Amino acid sequence: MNLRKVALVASILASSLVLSGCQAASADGSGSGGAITVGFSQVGAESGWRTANTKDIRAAFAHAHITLKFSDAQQQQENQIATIRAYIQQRVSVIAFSPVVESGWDTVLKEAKAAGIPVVLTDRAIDTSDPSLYVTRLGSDFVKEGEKAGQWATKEFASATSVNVIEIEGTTGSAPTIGRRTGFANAIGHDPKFHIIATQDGGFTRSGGEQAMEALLKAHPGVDLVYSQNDDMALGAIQAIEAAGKKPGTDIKVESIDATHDGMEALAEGKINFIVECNPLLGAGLVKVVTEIVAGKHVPKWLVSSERTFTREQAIRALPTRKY
Ligand code: GYE
Repeated sequence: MNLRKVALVASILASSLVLSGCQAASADGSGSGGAITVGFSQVGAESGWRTANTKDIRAAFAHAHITLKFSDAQQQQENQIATIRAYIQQRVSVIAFSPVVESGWDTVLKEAKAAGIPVVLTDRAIDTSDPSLYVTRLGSDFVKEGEKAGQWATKEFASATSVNVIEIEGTTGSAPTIGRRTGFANAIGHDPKFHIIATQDGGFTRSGGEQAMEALLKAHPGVDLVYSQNDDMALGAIQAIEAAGKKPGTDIKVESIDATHDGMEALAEGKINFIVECNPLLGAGLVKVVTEIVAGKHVPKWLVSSERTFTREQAIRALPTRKY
């Protein structure tokens, strides 16, 4: 090969490298040209809410014919960080994840940003000093949910002079745990007759709720109200209350958050007294927002789920047509 040919080959090679580099970081974020691929990291399979959420997200992407890479983090932040790094390596178009806990995401999200891969938060929020690390979040207002639970308690116990409350919390450090605790405290805070006599971690699971309630009932026999941060823990707590020879919903009032099918049935049976809805059906919204981001459209920073509350009568009426 003479020198001119070497130079020609070198310049062709260089330009093809530049081209493939451009493509990898193409403005539409679709990696290797065209088809959208979304990498999703789910929290785990801890609750009825989560099962409904996973099912809905998978179904929405299948329906839209968009490739979804799905990974279950089994409640471990380090698993989510490793998965996000793998999705960056694989150059997915968009990374979506529901963060197990609120803090500790900046490093990995900076890596995604440097690779030009947009990040969408589903369900749970993060605590970051740099909101540019994610494009948007689809999910609930957890503080508002806690406030609704607290408002119900103030009405339900309007004529009581003293109310002993047990709070069963979800995963420590997670956005719903922090928000629902804050919201509940906001709503009952001004009323000195409410005493949160114990707060215990039930990990958002049925067995966690049962164990927490079993231990708390032994230590605090005079409980008036259980505020459970999700339905599954409330269902576990109900079992513990019954095992202790008491009637949940009557001897001890119970309220929770989610409005899953099993929770709504317990509400209809009178074992739970009130439920604040938290909508897990985020699939269609996620598909829409991913498509918009890839098309370069502007999306709002928070797509807030609209949610309601349920009394026993409302649960009985709603149950036949509930989707989860
Ligand atoms: O309430 C609970 C689940 O993050 C809103 O996580 C979600 C919560 C939901 O385990 O049941």
